Amino acid sequence: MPDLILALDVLSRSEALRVADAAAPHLDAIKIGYPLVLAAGLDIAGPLSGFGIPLIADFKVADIPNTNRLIAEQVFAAGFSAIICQGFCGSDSVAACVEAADDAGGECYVVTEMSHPGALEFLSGKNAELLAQMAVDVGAHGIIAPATRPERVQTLRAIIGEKKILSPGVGAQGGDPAVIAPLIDGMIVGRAIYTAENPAKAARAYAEFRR
Ligand code: NUP
Repeated sequence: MPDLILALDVLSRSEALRVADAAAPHLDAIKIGYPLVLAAGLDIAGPLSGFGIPLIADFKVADIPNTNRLIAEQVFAAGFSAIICQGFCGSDSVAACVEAADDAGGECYVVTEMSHPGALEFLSGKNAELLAQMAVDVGAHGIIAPATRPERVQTLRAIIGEKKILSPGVGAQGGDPAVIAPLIDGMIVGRAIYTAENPAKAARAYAEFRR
């Protein structure tokens, strides 16, 4: 059963620290991305690191290998433990993130199939399966796969074996934690925790699904 990862997509430093402080006792990691970093700066990684749980950078990095490497190096230098990159740019671009992660003692996760409805237009089905196989081939630490489609998570699991699956889409996007939890290694929850009247209580409820 999975770790609980908070997707902290709030828009100020004070709100980020308020929610993180409340939820931290129930969390295994905090994931931040463009919303918070653009609003509060990359420096927000400093105080968030103070909660003593790993930080995941969800920048869905999608560029040429050299640019991916430069981005990943900045992420790990800022104190993150893991980075999320897109797979569709190809194995060399993903390998650049994986190498930067390995050099920093961190992890790299590759997006395969996304959780929202529009994901089905281009990057689902066979393409997602090819992305998952590529993630394995380049030595990525795991993949991102949709909690909104448990049957797809099972298909992708058959490809990646024991590599980790981090899965967003529980709560606000309709994914059922009880169904997805046995299939994955990390359950990513955002709005269902950070917009809750009591984020600590919401986080505790999702933490019930942990191992
Ligand atoms: O396929 C993906 N779906 C998804 O929601 C890949 C992601 N990285 N995410 C992220 O997970 C999304 O950007 C957000 O940070 C989080 C889900 O948040 P929520 O829907 O639980 O609020």
